[in-house]
Amino acid sequence: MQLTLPRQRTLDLARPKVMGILNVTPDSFSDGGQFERLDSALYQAEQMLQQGAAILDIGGESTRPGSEPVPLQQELDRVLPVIEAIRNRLDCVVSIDTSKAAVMSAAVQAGADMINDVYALRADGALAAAAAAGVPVCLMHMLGEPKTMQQQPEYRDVTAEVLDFMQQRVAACLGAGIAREQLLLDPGFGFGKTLAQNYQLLQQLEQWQAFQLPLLVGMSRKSMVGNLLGLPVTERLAGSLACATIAAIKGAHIIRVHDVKATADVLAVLDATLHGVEE
Ligand code: 9MG
Repeated sequence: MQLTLPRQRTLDLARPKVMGILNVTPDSFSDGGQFERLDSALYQAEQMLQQGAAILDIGGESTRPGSEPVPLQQELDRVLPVIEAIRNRLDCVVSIDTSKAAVMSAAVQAGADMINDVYALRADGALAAAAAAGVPVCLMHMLGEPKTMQQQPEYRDVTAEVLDFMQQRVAACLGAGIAREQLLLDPGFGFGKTLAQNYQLLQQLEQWQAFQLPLLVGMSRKSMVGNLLGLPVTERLAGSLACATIAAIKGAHIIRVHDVKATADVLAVLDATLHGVEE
């Protein structure tokens, strides 16, 4: 399996790849002004690539439970300079984490290679913007919206319902002219799911292979780790690595994480075990 990217490039997904999280929101950087923020983002990007990330996911709007939406211009001002700077200086796959059609278009114009949308292209104009951009798109499942999604999410059968949602979103994308080969899928761990529902989804992750599309997962430092173990966000590394390893064993192609080096290390050990080591 591979992704076809702009500028005649491809990303081979035969072995799981690490996607490093690069949030350009005010809580992620010191408030030392525009240049300091850009410098700091570039430094983090370089570090993550050296540590083994194949993709950098750049986001200017927090999607944490309870978070508020950000105005369009503010999101553009946060992400576009970072995308341009990374594109000009570093060799990597750049993903734009957004749900807004205008941000998708501007980010791809500025050099982003793919779109990561936690709303699965349900926002106004997003299907058309993604189709026009012509880049790979990750469709993630979310029940509700970030502000309210953790208020008693209910499912009859979480895996069956999330898979059903994905069938419908894939059909909507094909109807909008997006090629099937351009789609990636994501169950959306933590987005409108209880602790038990998150672990049921993880246990049943193999079922996603039926789509024969790349599978992206993100569990890094999330409350499905913290609430299970009773740990604050700063102490969730071991739990996050366990989730990454389980997901890779169950067929995930891309693992979205904060801790790139540690995740790349566990994936290397998994790879040596599954495929052997050359003497
Ligand atoms: C932006 N974002 C936060 N968590 C995520 C997850 O689990 N998957 C994807 N695709 N994006 C996410």
